[in-house]
Order: sequence, then C-alpha cells, then structure tokens
Amino acid sequence: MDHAADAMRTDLMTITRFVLNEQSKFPEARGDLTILLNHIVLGCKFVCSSVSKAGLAKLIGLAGDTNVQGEEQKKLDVLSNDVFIKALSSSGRTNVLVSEELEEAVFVDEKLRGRYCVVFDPLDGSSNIDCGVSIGTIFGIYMLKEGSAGTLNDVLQPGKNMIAAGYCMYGSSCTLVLSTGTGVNGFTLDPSLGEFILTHPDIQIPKKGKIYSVNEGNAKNWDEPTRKFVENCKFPQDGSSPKSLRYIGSMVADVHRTLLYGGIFMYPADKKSPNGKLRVLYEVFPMSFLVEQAGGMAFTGKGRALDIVPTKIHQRSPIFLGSYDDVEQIKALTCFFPRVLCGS
Ligand code: AHM
Ligand code: MG
Repeated sequence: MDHAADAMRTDLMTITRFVLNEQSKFPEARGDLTILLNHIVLGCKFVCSSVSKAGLAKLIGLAGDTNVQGEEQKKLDVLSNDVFIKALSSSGRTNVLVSEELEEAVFVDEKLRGRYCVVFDPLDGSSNIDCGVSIGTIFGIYMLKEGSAGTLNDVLQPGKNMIAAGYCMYGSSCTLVLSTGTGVNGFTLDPSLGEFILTHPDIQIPKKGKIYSVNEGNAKNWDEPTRKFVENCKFPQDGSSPKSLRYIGSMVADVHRTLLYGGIFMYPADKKSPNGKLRVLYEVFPMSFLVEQAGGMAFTGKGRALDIVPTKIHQRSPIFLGSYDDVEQIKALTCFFPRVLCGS
C-alpha cells in the first residue's frame, strides 16, 4: 500500500471507535461513559504533548510547593493536575474527583455534575521527569452509589466496584491502556493523526514470568515473606532459571512491562513503611483492576487488593501484582510465615 492510500485507511481502530463499539453492546447505555473517556483521552494527549516539550518549554523544575505527601511538586505535576481537573469536570459527567496532587476531594460544580467519580494520579513517577524516563497518568472510575448526590463515600469504595480503569504512559511512544471490565486493550498515539490506535488488543498477562520488579534498596527493612520471595527469584530451589530484575521506579512503566512480558511488580510493606508507599485509590486499585482483567493477580500481602475498603482518600497499601503463578508464590510464603499473616 502506498503512503497516500495508507493515510486514507479507514480500518484503523481508533480509541473513539473502540469505545463506541463497546457502548453499542449495552443498548441501555446513554453514552455518558464514552463522553467521559473521550475527555480523559483529551487530557492524556495534552499531558503527552507537555511532557514531550518539557525541556523546550522550560517546564522542568520545582513549582515551589509541596503536595499532600510532603513531596516536592514539579511544574508538570501541577500542570497535569489542572489539565485533568478541567478535562474531567468539563465533561459534564463527573461528580467527585480525587487527585494525588490535591489534599481534598473535588466536588464538581452542580451545573456540570454527572454520575461518575474519577480517582487519578495525574503524573505518576515524577521523580523521573528530569531524566526523561517514562512517566504516566493513572485513573479509575466509579459510578455514584445508588441514590447518592456525591459524597466522599462514593470514592471510598473497594476497587472491585470500579467500572473502568487505565493508564497512559508517556514514554518512547504514548500508550493508553484501558479496561472497562471486559478485558484490557492498549492504544498507541499516532502523532500524525492525533489519534490513539488499537495496537495491543486483548492483553493477557503470561501465567508465569521471568522478571521481578522491586526497589531492593529497601531490602534491609523487608519482612520475611518478601525477603524469601526475592531470594527465590535469585536462587530458585526448583531447578528453574533465576528471574531478571527490572525496576524503573515509575509504576506505570513497571506495570506496563509486567502486563506485556509477565513477572511480578511489588511495593511491599517494610519496617519503615508498614503500609508500603503506593496509594490505594489511584495507584493500587486501577493497576490491580487492569492486572486482574488481563488474567493476573494483585495481592496486598493480606488479601485481594481490589477487596480493600478504603477509609481515607490518600490511603496506602503494600502491593504485589502480575503473573498469576508468581503472585501465588508470594501468597504461599505469607501463609508459611504465620507471624505475619493468614490470621494465625
Ligand atoms: P509518586 O506518585 O510520588 O510519583 O510516587 C509513586 C512512584 C511509583 O511510580 C513508583 O512505583 C514508586 O513511586 C517508586 O518508589 P521508590 O522510588 O521508593 O522505589
Ligand atoms: Mg503517584
């Protein structure tokens, strides 16, 4: 096919077409989720463009503020947060919004209020901005509880109640991975078209992987199951080959690789951080939702990640997620060391 004909191809599955197709499977659907997802996609395109121009636009550098967790905010974090708050509220479909960058939840103006609540990390992995390593946006979507006009309880729901989740990775290409509860699909932004194209249909995480991903600098403070698990990765006792270690330090990129190649990503509890580091609502839940939808497993060290009932919007939890067999191993170890878990 020559270039002109290629440019005219109409069989490309754009994310818009894909989401409309999904919507058409539910005759009672009013198109609200489709509109909301379109606004999220727009936000991702905007942040993608800003991230790729960050050096040029001199956006890199401290914004001179600290966020809820006491971390320094970079300008791109601030910008991305503003972009998503505007994109989500202007959709006219959202009600309660929770962002990693904002201490309090946002209750959308009455005139623009809809039935959906969105929890999101506008720019995760921001310590990687200055060196150009992949970073990303993570989001999860809940429906308002029956009869609710929009309160904090609508976002303090277990992850299994999410109706959709996804992330957009700003890396060597801009990739959006989405699940509306019927599998996981990946789309890559074609900059010449300004459209996300379906490039990774029906992502299935391999049942067992060859990679483990963890910040080993924290090993001194790990509990016994985590220590033993990582030791087994390096010195397997069953005659299998040792696993490779890959750790980017950017959850979106580490989870993306885990979804495609298999293996395990973990941010465990340790003596210094008994709840781990990652936040339940907008990091642990959306990624666990995607991993389960892709056939993998997500475990907190105590139970299924999506079963957590959060009590605070910025709550943290340890997380082990990835290939089913690999997560089964850490589950077995937590039961083997009863001091820690399994109710013994
Ligand atoms: P952030 O939300 O402040 O960017 O922190 C979350 C990031 C994750 O992307 C990543 O998995 C983790 O922090 C890395 O933490 P560490 O540097 O402790 O290994
Ligand atoms: Mg984050």
